[in-house]
Amino acid sequence: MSNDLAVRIDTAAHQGNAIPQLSKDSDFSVAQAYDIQTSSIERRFERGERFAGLKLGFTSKAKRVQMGVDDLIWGRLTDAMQAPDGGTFSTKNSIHPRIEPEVAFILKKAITSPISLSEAPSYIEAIAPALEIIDSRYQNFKFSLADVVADNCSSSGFILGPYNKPDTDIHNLGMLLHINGSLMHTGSSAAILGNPMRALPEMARLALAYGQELPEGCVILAGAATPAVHIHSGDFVQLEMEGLGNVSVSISG
Ligand code: OOG
Ligand code: MG
Repeated sequence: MSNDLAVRIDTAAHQGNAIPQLSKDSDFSVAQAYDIQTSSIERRFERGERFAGLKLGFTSKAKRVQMGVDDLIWGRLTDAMQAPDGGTFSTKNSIHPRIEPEVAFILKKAITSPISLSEAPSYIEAIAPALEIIDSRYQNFKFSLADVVADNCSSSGFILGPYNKPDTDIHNLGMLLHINGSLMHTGSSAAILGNPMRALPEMARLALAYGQELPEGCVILAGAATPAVHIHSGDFVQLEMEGLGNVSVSISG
């Protein structure tokens, strides 16, 4: 079952076609949804994409309320999803893309066993302001918890801003998300688990329990601090994060 569902969700992502929720005609648990996600990511690796990192989802109340889902989730990032800071993200294979402000960590060394919050900085090479582009493969961007996990947590793109030192205090940084010069959302990094640094122990706990490695160089997205915003071809998106700097991307068709 899991492979058939993995083919369906991967094909939807690859071709940019919305599909009905997998849970509409198949019964699978959240644990089985992670197996579907794993199989679908393996198909990306077979097409030549490479592992780039991991992401957490629903770490802020704003996101849980926006999507009606109430548990932490995690997914995988590949090199093909990354666009350079100040560069262009193409929506050629997107369905209904949205963008959200995040904090990213780059690992200095692999995390191989669960870590505490106070140990987290010693694993970090850099902390960057980041933008994540999410694009549910499901019609109307609607899903159950198991559906969104199977869909690799809507992962579609990410952009990393300037690298900051691992000892930067990030627990309560103001942020402004602008699209075409209009302010879309204001937020604080404190919306992410009370302190985005908590994303590291949480990510390690969840990924390692599943058998997913967190290698040196791995990017970890802590989750969005505000609701996500729809993006369209021609948009210019800029995130200003207090203390960490700015990150931007242009959206093309
Ligand atoms: C799922 C992905 C959630 C976040 O930062 O909370 C996420 C979705 O909202 O479609 O990436
Ligand atoms: Mg996100």
